[in-house]
Amino acid sequence: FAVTTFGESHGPAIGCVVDGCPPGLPLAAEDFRADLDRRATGRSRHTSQRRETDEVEILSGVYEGRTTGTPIALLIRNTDARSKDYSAIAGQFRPGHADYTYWQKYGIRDPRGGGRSSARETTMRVAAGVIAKRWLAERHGVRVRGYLSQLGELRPQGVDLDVVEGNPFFWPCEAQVPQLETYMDALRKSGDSVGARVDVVADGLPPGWGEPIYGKLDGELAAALMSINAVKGVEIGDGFASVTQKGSEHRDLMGAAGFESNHAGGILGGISTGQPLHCSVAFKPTSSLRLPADTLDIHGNAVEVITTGRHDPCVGIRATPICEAMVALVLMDQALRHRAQCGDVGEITPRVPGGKPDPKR
Ligand code: EPS
Repeated sequence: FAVTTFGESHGPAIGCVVDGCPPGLPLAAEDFRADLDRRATGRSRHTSQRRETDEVEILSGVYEGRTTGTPIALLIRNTDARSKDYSAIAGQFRPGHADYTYWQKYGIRDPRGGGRSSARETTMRVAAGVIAKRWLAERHGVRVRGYLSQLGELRPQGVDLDVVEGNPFFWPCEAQVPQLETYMDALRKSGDSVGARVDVVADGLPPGWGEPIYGKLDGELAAALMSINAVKGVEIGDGFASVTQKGSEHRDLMGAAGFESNHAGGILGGISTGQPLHCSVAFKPTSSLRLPADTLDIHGNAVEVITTGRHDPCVGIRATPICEAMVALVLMDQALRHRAQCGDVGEITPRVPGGKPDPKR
């Protein structure tokens, strides 16, 4: 099971190919709507005001409303690019942006909107993730949900996943939403940007998904999440907090009812334990700022750069569905690999104590 995307922010279209999806999964263009809307720009004043329709065209791999097992190609046409926003900085490097490394690597780049390095590319990750989420839910009862777990220095005062969809930040604590609004309004006015953290939890996983050495479940999740633009860190379970923990504190004790804690984040030795999977992802602050900064142009001249146009003061705000999608894609791949080697779930995998009986196993 593999996914690739193509397209640039200001090109005619963006798209993806999802290869290896099992046949028979119901799939229609409207199934992509909800998650694409969750990720889209222009849904609140706290994100970029670019207005894209994000209408998915299914080009292949679906017949009479069901996947056929052949590659699924999805296309979304770009309808609201404003390339003139970039004419002033086309030959300059925005500090902190991939402008510089793309230029050094290729010696040529599409500077309109960051081209391939634009957050626009994440649209197709979310679209591909819709397929994986559906397959995981229908086939295994797995649910993948995320939330914004930090905005700058602000942290949730409680986590209630049921309130996440009710605010423009995917924030899990309703009482703090006005504080986030005020924070973002001041940040936007200042012309600066800020980083954020997104957590993703997947429930309903059986034990046994993942590989013991190469292709570890946590390794694949880290690679997939790190491949989202602007990501600077990934943690599984207690992550970097494990550094100061004692073994007696970190280990998850097991009793008659199963595991008593989940410091491991649902993975031991690269393989799922059957507990909820927990990942946390760090996003850097957006580098396209209207605050002037010293930089170089492509000829090596010192220049001052100011980025105008429609930018997100915090890319992390729209990143929850993107992180969910990447987790779902990795889980679907690992589930299919596990089935290929070990048979269907439960055929060989023994039930852990306290594991929920599942008629599909
Ligand atoms: C982005 C800049 C803005 C955002 C864009 C990401 O677009 P433009 O290329 O028009 O300046 O609107 O995000 C999207 C278009 C999207 O769909 O996520 C950037 O600098 O990354």
